[in-house]
Amino acid sequence: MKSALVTGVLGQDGAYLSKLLLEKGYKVYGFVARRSTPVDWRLQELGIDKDVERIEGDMTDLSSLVRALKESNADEVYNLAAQSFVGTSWNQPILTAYSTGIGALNALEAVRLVKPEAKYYQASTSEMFGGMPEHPLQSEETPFHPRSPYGVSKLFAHWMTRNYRESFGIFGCCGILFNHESPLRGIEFVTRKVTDAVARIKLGQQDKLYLGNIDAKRDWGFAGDYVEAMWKMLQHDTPDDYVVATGRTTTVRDMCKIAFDYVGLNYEDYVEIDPKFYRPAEVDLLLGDPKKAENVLGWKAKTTLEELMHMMVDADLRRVKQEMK
Ligand code: GDR
Repeated sequence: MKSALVTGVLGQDGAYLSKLLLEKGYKVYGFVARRSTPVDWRLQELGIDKDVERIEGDMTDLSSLVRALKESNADEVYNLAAQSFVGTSWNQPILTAYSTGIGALNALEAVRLVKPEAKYYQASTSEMFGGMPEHPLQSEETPFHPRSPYGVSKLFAHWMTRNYRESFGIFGCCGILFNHESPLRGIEFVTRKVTDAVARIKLGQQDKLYLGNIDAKRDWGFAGDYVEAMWKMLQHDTPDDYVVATGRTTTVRDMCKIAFDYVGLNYEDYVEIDPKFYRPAEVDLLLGDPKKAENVLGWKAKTTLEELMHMMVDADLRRVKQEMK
C-alpha cells in the first residue's frame, strides 16, 4: 500500500486530493496545524474525515515536518499548505513568506533528510505570472512577475523545488495551477463569495453583494479535476512542472452573471462596488495554456465554468436552507 503525506489537508484541495488518494488505495496522512476549533468540515462533507490520519505540526517548524515524514514513511508528499488568500498577503506579508515560502523549503528539507526517494508535489500558482499584458496566454515558458507577497512567496517555493530537483535529484514537481473552485472553496474567494450571496439573496437573507474589481479576468476550473493533475505529475517517469488550467478566461462580472442567471436574477440589481476590496496591485488577466499537461500527462479539465458555478450555487442554496431551519 502506498502512503501519502498531504500538508494543507483541511483546505479545499487537500480534501479533494485525499479523497482521490483514498480511492486509489493510498494510506493518507494529513499534516495539520493545531487549532482551538477544528476545521475539518471539508473532509466531513466528502465523507472521509475518519479515513485521514492526522499528524500535528506546523509548516514553519522543520522538526515537526521531519517527524511527520518519519511517522508516515510517505512515498509521496503533497505540499498544499499555505496562507493562500492573495488579499491578506499584503497585510500579513511576513507570515505569508514563512508559511507559503519557507514552509515549502522546510518540507523539501524534510524530504531530503528523511526520505530523499519520496516524490514531492509543490502547489505553485498562476499568481507567479502576475498577468502581464505582454503575456496574455501563460505557459510553462512565460516569465514570472508576481504582484503580491503571496505570489512572491510562491515563486520562492517554486524555484526551491526546481533547485532541489537539480541539486539533489529530488523527484519534485510543481503544478502551476490557475484558479480552481468548488463547493468547498473558502468564503473569502470571489467565486464562493458570489455563490453564497446568490443563495442568500434568492432566499431573502441578503440584499446586496459588495465586490472589488469585477473587470479582472480569471481562468477558473473545478478543484476536483485539478487534484487529478497533481497525482498524475507524481506518477510520470520524470519530474517536471506543468500549467494546469482550462484555457478559457472570464471576467468576475461574467462569472457573477452566470451564477445570478442560474437562479433567475439579474446580477446588475444586486452587485455593488466597494473599493475596500480593491488590491494594491491587481493581476488583470490570467489565461493558462494547458497543452503540456494534456500532451504529457493526458490531463484535461472536464468541468465548464457554467457547470462549476451551478454546482456551487446548488451547494450554497442547500446550506443556507439548512441554516434557516
Ligand atoms: P485569486 O482569487 O486572488 O485569483 O487567487 P480570488 O478569488 O480571491 O480573486 C479573484 C479575482 O477577483 C477579484 N475580486 C475579488 N476577490 C475577492 N476575493 N473578493 C472580492 O470581493 C472581489 N472582487 C473582485 C480579485 O481582485 C481577483 O482579481 C486564487 C487563490 O486561491 C490563490 O491561492 C491561488 O494561488 C490562485 O487563485 C490561483
